Amino acid sequence: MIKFKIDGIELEVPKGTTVLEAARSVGIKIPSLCYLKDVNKSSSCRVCVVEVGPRLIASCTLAAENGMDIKTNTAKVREARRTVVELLLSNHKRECTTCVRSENCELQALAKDLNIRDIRFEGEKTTCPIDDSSTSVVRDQEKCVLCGRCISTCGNVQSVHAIGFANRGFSTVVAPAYHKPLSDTVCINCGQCIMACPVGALHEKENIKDVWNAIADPDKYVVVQTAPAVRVALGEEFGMPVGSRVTGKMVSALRKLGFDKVFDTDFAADLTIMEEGTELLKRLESGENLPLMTSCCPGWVKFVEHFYPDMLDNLSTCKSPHQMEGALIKSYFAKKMDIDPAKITVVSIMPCVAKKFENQREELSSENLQDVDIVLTTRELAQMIKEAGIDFANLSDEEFDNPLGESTGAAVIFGATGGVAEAALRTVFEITAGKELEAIDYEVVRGTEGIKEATIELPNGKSINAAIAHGLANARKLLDMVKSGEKKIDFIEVMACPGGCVTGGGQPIIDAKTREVMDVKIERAKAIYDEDKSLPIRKSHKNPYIKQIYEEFLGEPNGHLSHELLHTHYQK
Ligand code: HC1
Ligand code: SF4
Ligand code: SF4
Repeated sequence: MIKFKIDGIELEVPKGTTVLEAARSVGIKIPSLCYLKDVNKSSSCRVCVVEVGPRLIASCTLAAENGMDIKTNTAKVREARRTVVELLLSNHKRECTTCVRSENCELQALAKDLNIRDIRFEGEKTTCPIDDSSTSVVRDQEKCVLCGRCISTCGNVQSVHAIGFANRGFSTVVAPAYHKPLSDTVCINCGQCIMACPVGALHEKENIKDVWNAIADPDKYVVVQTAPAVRVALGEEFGMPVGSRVTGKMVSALRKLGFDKVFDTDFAADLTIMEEGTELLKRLESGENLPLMTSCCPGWVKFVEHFYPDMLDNLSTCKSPHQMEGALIKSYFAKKMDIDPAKITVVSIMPCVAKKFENQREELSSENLQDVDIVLTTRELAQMIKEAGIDFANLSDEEFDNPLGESTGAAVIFGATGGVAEAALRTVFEITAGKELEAIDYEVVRGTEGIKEATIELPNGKSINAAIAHGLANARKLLDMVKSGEKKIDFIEVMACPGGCVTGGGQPIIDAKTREVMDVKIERAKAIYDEDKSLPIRKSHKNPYIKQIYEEFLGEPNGHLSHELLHTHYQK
């Protein structure tokens, strides 16, 4: 143990503890900007300086040593921090009132805390065009503070390395290699860099106006669907605690916004289980293209396209649930309602920015109509609700419309890592057993461990080796073990975002301070499993509307019409 003093307080901490961590553990607040727990420790911004003898040292990378006498609140420290932040502000495009991160900006909060009223160093500014080439992520270098949080996330958490520091000195910027537009790189559109950015230098490509225009167009029939993970995060945008469940209020708000029908992507998640479960049983039978890999995360699909193209045939041919739902809205539902599918606009509310790439893929269309027309993030939906002046917190609960709005607990858990695997197991197990099963909580596939494995013994004597990864650095490790023969796996679930969609790139942004005291993916996942438990039906194949759609329209899982509407093939 290390014994030392901070502001006169005697401390004893394990070797390797930083001064910043030690100070925060006893309630001493040291401001910081580039530090992001478990992701970025680079002492690049120097906001967290403390006085150690005659020197000022960044505390986020300073390991505590025996006998140190640290001071965190002296005139010299306060002045140094103010100077650092003023210098950052002097080279910052200060559009605070119109910035997408207004009131949710860590630089703005720092300037306020440090009582900065004027900036002494106005001078030359970085000029750089906005990169809006990507379908999902917009980059504005004139707002970048060079903290490196996005670079560490893209490199260490996702193992994608699409962005890095370029140039030197005052010309330093964050950019893709050779300053290419982001759309021409290996970026997989997950938006985790947006979640890491403390300011407005990275944000989603906004599609709010497109939705308002569609709603206002009398010739359009506008149908909205919502992803599993949105309902456990949207409330945060209205001041509710992390992990609040707001399903009923969300439906009510969507009706008030003027959508003609409010459907649930969860219905199609149940359908995915029918289609993907059947596919799994067929592949296990034939032994072909194993392991079967889930295909509902477009960030993951693009990752396979870029980094493991030889494994593309392992991906399930199932479209992702919201794409299936879109395809059914423009076929089954349009026919039922006698509406011209060309007049229908399908809007998906997703916790995800990669879905803004996915819905534009030509593989995800039928008869020249895209399955889904517009994707909005949870944050964009919150913005629309605020714009419309809806008092979200006081809305009463409403139900989804039917037939494409009824779902089960199995569908809801898609939103957390391990959920797709668990939902599939609930159905595959029961179908193989040929009888009702009571124990359906597969705890072994839950939780936040980076790679989870489970062997499930099926009632027919066969077994399934399943593996689950979240965060693409973990997925890469898993795939490398499968390719080298070190692991023999039949079924792989991957979600690009750490924790799964609950912490997708389109969810409410959690600042660095909150990340230190709370694991948001755990809190939101708890809400997801509570929602599952609260529902009367918890197995996809028991959804009565799923039975109905097969009887009335699709025929059988993996049948001809299913293949036409619900399946696709990626071959980049
Ligand atoms: Fe997801 Fe999915 S769970 S991909 O994570 O399979 O976005 O929530 O909607 O489509 O259902 C996201 C979440 C979502 C799809 C489903
Ligand atoms: Fe990297 Fe994901 Fe950001 Fe692309 S969207 S730059 S892959 S973190
Ligand atoms: Fe999108 Fe979910 Fe994949 Fe993240 S894990 S990229 S939120 S689909």
